[in-house]
Amino acid sequence: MAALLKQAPRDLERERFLADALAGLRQAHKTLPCKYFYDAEGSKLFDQICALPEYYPTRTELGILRAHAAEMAQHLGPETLLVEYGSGSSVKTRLLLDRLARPAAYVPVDISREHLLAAALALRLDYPGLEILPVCADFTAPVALPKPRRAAARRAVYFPGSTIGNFSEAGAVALMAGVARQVGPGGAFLVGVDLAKDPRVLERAYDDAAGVTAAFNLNLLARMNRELDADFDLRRFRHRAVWAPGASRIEMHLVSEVEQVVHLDGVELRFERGESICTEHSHKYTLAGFARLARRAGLAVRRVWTDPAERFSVQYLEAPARL
Ligand code: AVJ
Repeated sequence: MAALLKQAPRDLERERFLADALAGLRQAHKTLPCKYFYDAEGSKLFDQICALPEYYPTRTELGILRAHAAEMAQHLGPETLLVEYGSGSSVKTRLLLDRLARPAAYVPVDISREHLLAAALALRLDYPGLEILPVCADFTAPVALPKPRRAAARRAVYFPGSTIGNFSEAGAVALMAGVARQVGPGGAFLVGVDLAKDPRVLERAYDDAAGVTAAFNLNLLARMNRELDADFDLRRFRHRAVWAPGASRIEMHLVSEVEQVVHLDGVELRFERGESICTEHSHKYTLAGFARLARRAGLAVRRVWTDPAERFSVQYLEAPARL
């Protein structure tokens, strides 16, 4: 299995993490890329977040899939090569794979190697007839797709969970333009998109009473201590989630409770009391707003499924037949 995995050498990953962390923490407004939430510990905490009463996206998207997966599979069509941005560990993937007609192969793409390997192994047991070709890579960059044994009639990218919300609007357009190139003329994109709603509901979803999201956020500091020789004292930082109406997004921050100095791989970083590190943006869209964004990327929304309360949407888009 490991040989199948297109791996980036571990120390290359450490170098990349260190460079990204220093670049973000040296800015006037400190930031850290949210993709670094997902080490083994972070992925475990995220699984716990998905089960929280306040965090509605996962269960709402699952409800939409349970109700409409058959129709989604029809839109994706037979003999399709299904690429998933993410590890494929979720039940969502199975709901789709169960209804796809003779999929050519399934290609999960994820940066978290452990999570990806484990998910691919479990899927192999459940879908012995399906060729599963995991790729350990960062899907925000162009990904070279492995060649399946059986030729595919069509390519489709599946991007659940509203992770597209973590990208800036320009970033989402660039990602979708990349999808259009990846799937080619007539290819498809199936994406989960969380919808704008009451800010109180959103802030609770990103700052749950049990403190799991706070632990998920603080784990980013613990990960730098583990992997980048940093000396963050987690007790000196506080989790904060706030709705930014102007940008239609939730912003997650780690707020320094005191004036302090932290060392990262020998580099000294100063924090003022109350200064924060922004660790994640989670954009929330209207249906019309997302359709406009997709058009800028050259993709057309063909079908939208939502829950009755229109809290979340799963959207089916196509790349034009001739680019
Ligand atoms: C996995 C990126 C979709 O932004 O809602 C959950 C991650 N952050 N709680 C999201 C997350 C805080 C989640 N995504």
